[in-house]
Amino acid sequence: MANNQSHDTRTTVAEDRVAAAVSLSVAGVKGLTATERRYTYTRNFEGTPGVRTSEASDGFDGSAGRSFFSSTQAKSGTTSGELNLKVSDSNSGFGMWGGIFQMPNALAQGDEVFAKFSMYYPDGFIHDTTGGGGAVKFFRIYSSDGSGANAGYLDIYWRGSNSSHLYHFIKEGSGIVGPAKAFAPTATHSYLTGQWVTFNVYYYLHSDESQGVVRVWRDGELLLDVNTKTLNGPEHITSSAYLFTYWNGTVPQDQTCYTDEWTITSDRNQAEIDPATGLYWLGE
Ligand SMILES: [Ca+2]
Repeated sequence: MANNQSHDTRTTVAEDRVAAAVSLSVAGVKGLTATERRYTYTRNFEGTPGVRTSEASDGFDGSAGRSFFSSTQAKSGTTSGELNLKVSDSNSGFGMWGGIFQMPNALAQGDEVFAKFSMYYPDGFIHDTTGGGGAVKFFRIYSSDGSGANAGYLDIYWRGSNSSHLYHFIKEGSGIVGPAKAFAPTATHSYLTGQWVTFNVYYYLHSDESQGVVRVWRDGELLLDVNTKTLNGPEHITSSAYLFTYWNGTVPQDQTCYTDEWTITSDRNQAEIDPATGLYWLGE
């Protein structure tokens, strides 16, 4: 079970990392070794209020047309990223809603991904959607196959307050869905507004359903810890990370939320042990 953290998966699957490195080389993705692939990427959304975050160095890298630095809220420093959603974004919003972070290099089977970020939803913000499958794209990591073609995202969705759970993980294209990947039961959890909310996400990238790991914490509470596919093939790689970028279904109202303090790292040396679970994460 994924709870067993007595071993360091980074070093116990070296054969996978070698195979992955070979595949990367074949695919022309720099051919970095597992150690060379480690990076730490941070964005603190410090910038001039009103300026589009993708036009400065401390925000999104692209597809962030309606995402601006704002001093209305800040988790740290003096500004955050203000993310504006419009009713006209229904079944769309790409290029406007949220944005994309471009990782320094690709990651492969056997690599780890630690992400930590904070969100602020003002009181009255609505997470629910109608239509579009009833699920809103929240945090996603892009994966591609050895030839560079889209191989499906690692998706964390909002499921809606009328569902059995607030969130759901799915590896697109894996064929694996099901209740085990739903988390934060609505019987005991709700979407949090009027306060900063911090998410930690951990992926162990693997195409074997028994090897891949997905973990999600919210405000220090471990909400999901499962083994599942996080890649669809052993030669697949991940690259960019997305916050929103597309609203499935009908947008309920024009609304705004904020994001701040992003860290995405593939280097376990940057992680620490959660005292409550004994698992590696990036802290509260
Ligand atoms: Ca900030």
